[in-house]
Amino acid sequence: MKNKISARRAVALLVAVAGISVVNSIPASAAVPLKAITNRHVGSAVAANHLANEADYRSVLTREFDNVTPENEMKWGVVEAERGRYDWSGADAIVGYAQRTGKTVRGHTLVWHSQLPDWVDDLPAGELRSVTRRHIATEMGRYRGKIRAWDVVNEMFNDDGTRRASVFQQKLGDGYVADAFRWARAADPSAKLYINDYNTEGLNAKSDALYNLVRTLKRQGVPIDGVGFQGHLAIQYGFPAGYQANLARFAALGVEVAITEADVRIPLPADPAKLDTQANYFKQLWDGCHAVRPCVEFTTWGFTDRHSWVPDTFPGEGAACLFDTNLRPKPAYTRINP
Ligand code: 9MR
Repeated sequence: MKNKISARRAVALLVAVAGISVVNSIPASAAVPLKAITNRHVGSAVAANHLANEADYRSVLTREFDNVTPENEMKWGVVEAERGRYDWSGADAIVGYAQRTGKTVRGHTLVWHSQLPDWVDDLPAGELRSVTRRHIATEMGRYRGKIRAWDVVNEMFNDDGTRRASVFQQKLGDGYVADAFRWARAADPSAKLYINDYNTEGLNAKSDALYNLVRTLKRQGVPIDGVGFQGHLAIQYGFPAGYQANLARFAALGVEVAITEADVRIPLPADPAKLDTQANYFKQLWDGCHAVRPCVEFTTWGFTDRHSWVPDTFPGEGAACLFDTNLRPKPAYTRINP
């Protein structure tokens, strides 16, 4: 967790108090950035091309957040689309930006069934194992010491709590998870190693399965440090039941927890009532993380409705972020940072 809360918060409060009478037309975000009101890492997924090409995007990101997660740039399908030919350009750019601006990086992601190059899918079991090990060693090795936390294994469960029949599961068997964490620890001993998933925010069959797995891994001495809850919510499905209790039960296993990909999508068009519900969801996510001590990070999956995965994946839905397309703070932002 960050250690700067008292000084920063004191400054932020002074600015806020002193500024009320003279600058009340300036949005709250300009007066007190999100990163100044919390002792958690507060982050966003970012895309290297927007970072390079959009000065306003870059400036809001730099001002508001102190952690970045490459949205796609570290995925296997991007860094090694063709076997043995690496493209680190996007990942290097984001890590470089983070270093220049004093932000931490969440590495995303090493072992995932999606955005996998075809050549990996087609490997026989024995080779898949050695290639996966090399992939972890190569990517983590490149950024050794520069990544605060890595999503080592991503989205390994189905919603009913069974294991997803990924190529890793099918060809390597249950042990691939423990292997991946052991290889990851060896590749960068300074990084916190996470398992990450969605629809695990509340108490349900999927989070039960994740909980049982993490408990088992801890008992076996597998080097796992944290559990990431993605936090992809939608206002029409209700807020995840038992969210805070769920975070707390994982914390009791002795791992860090983190909100890693928060967004709250809305059936379009957005209106004030929907934006209010969205604000409530974001606020609950935020408060739950702050109520559980080892919740060390609150990261959103993008920060502006200008760039979000949601409309492409869920046609007719969107407006899922804290800032609108013009980078103005939305009600969800001001609910968290009034
Ligand atoms: O936001 C990402 C989008 O640009 C990609 O096309 C997509 C490919 O699967 O992945 C999106 O990010 C996902 C993340 O890596 C893992 N959790 C779910 C995210 C949203 O789909």
